[in-house]
Amino acid sequence: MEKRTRYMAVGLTVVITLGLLINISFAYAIPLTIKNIYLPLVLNNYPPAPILLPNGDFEQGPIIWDEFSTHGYELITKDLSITPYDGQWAAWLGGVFDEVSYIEQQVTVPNNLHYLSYWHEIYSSDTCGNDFERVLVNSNEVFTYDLCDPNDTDGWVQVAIDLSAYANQSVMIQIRSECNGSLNSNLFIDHVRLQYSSHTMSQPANNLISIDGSSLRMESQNR
Ligand SMILES: [Ca+2]
Ligand SMILES: [Ca+2]
Ligand SMILES: [Ca+2]
Repeated sequence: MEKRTRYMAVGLTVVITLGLLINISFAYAIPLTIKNIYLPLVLNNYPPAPILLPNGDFEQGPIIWDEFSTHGYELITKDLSITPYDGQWAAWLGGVFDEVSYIEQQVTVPNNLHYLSYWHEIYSSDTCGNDFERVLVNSNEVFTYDLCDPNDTDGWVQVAIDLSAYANQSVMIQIRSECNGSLNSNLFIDHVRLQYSSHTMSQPANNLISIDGSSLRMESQNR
């Protein structure tokens, strides 16, 4: 009986040891198998996907961005005279005389996504050289564009700005409009993101009527 018990004990030890060895060999085998797959190298051939800035599509409402308007307008709004690029919200800058409007937030610019991109829609009744769209990074101007009748977009047009000088840095990104005391300009902004390249697109006009932009905000908001 004692001998039999000893054999059983030995047998059990052998079974447990084998079981452990099999487990260990599986544990090592799985990472070894993954190491030998070249999938990551294949994926590296594709550019990294763009990333939306926090609330970059404004669909969370007037949060995350800091806003300033000379006349105290809520710039991130659903109360728009146009169709947003996406969702229901966009930022509406300008649209009234003697107005500076801006939205800004602190963002880290990834090394491989260092193009700031957004969609803008412009309706102006002014001549060029009076009202402006600007982008500031840490208070440095990195983009400027005339808000004027010849630059009316009649739809959403994408902008891309190279921020490689700020790659791997946390920076304050400000998008602003400056309107003088006559002949109105409106600047709409939506879908602000960081992307891999300078590639841009435009979207066909989503407003079938032509807008001259002379009193867009005043008509819409009754001011
Ligand atoms: Ca939107
Ligand atoms: Ca003007
Ligand atoms: Ca116009």
